[in-house]
Amino acid sequence: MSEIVLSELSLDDLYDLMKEDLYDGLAEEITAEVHEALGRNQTPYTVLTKGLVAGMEIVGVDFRDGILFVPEVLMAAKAMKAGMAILRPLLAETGAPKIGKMVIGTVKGDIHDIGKNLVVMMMEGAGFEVIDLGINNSAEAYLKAIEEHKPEILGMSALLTTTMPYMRIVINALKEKGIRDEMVVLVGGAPLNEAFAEDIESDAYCRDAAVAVETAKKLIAIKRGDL
Ligand code: B1M
Repeated sequence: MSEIVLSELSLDDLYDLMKEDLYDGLAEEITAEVHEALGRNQTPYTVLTKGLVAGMEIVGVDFRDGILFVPEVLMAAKAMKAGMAILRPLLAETGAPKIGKMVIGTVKGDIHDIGKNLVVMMMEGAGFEVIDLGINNSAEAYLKAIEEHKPEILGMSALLTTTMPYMRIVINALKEKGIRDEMVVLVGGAPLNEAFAEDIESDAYCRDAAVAVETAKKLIAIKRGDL
């Protein structure tokens, strides 16, 4: 088979190849393709959404349908992270004054972090200082970080229907400490929806990373009395 020359591909073909290679967990190829797309003046956000996120969506469908299994999905996640590592510094604004502070983490029992990492990247890119607690966070871990960093926003991510109820436990822990109203609580993750976010008494459900940024900006402005 003849070698693919990236520079000879149309943009559409380049994005299709990115989706295929992400599906196949080919981190090196993804790295080269992300560089190629950026070299063609594609914005980091476009590369992220049209290449990496679109590829992971296909992985998600085939994982659900039993076509892909955990090892393959892990490889895809590794390839996704390789692409995100290139985009992260490009999405992060340099030198701009920080517009707010956020503590974010995936909840206890849950090790999915790709979506949360995207939120971190986009929030940093929008000028927020973000303290990322990583995965599998207990209520105590959130409380400790809140005490230490005094954020205006708490973000929680959950990708499993079995771990999303843990968000309520964290919010109840904030209430018990009497600090719930000191911050905006944003939640996100594929199995959540607005009704759930309201039910657990968070401030908002964020469908994706871009919505998380918009919502954070808006709710912080309201809290500060600017809106
Ligand atoms: Co998991 N997994 N997984 N998995 N996995 C899902 C979530 C699943 C829906 C797959 C499926 O069946 N279709 C399913 C859950 C079913 C359910 O709960 N009803 C599932 C399962 C079952 C499991 C295991 C139990 C499988 C097993 O072991 N048998 C296991 C659980 C492990 C655990 O957590 N304890 C497991 C393991 C894994 C891997 C380790 C292999 C890997 C994770 C690698 C990693 O994250 N480092 C993995 C992956 C990759 C997935 C899928 C395929 C993709 C998730 C992803 O990265 N999406 C996923 C299928 C799917 O979601 N369609 C699946 C891309 C990402 C950009 O989107 O995470 O939704 P998302 O994030 C978005 C928004 O949701 C939002 O913004 C993000 C960016 O736009 N958002 C936030 C997310 N968090 C936010 C926080 C915010 C705001 C917005 O705060 C303010």
